Amino acid sequence: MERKHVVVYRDLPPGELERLQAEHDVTCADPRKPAQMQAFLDALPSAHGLIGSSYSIDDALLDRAPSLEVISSISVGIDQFPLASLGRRHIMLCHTPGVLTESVADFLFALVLGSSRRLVELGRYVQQGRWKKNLGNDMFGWDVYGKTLGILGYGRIGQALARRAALGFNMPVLYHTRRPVDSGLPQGRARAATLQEVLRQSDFVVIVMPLTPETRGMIGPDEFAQMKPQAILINGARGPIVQEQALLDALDRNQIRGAGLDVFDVEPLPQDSPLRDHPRVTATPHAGSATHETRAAMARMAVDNILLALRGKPPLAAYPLPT
Ligand code: 8YV
Repeated sequence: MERKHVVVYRDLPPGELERLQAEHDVTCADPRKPAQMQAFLDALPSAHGLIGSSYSIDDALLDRAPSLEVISSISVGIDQFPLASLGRRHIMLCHTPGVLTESVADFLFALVLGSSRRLVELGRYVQQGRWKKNLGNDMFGWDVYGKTLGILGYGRIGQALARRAALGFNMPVLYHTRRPVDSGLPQGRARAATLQEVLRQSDFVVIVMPLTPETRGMIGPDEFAQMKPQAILINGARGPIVQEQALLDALDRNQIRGAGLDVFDVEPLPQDSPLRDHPRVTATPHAGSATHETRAAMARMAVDNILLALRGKPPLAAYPLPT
């Protein structure tokens, strides 16, 4: 079997790099690290495969890699790739759906709970030595059990979130999705709704839809104006779906109660972002899938994908590209 050249642009867990090296020549170079950018660029002209994540691949980069056959992303989201261009160039794109579903749903429900019950604030309250007497109502949170959960995007993660809410916390679930999708829950526990219904009726609005030209900037001033003043927005998808200045304005105008954000327009979140220490924002560092087990499973699946693709076999999860 012909040894090809694979460029690894994101650190892999132990054992996964060795699996690649057993079959191909491998260059490890992370372009997000300035000291490794040149090595990354130097490797592209002879690269047959790329594997990594969290780095935007554009046409200019593809022009530097004329032998590229496959890109294997260690992610379920594929917004960092020029899909039409990959299709035109007949470069396969693989990703890692499924293996992270439950971890991300766990984390997003933790954000629902943590935001509503003010978990981070209460922890900080104890750490700062401010707990001197019984908690006053200035530190009270709000109930989650039985409240209405609205989900924007109803793929694997949205459905896993709905299961947690409906079956674990007796929450009525509304979900908005592009295509008709069965709720996957017992009758009456969840129903498809318009975007307006989700915004107007939900106590929690959770975003788990992909970032596409249609969803970019989708949640802006008009959408916040429709939400309940006690509503909390949770974004576990991609930062650019939410207009961040509109969110800040909505918080300052008390149009909504708060936000739990795991993703941002710019990541890592800039030190001077007002979202970083806003009193009604629970901000986490894109940690939805960040468990030892899940990140290992994602890397294993991404390595399986690229090894299969370079053997000329169908990978576990190729993303359908426009032709
Ligand atoms: C990834 C994600 O872990 O899968 C995705 O689309 O956003 C995260 O789960 C992140 O891209 C880093 O690999």
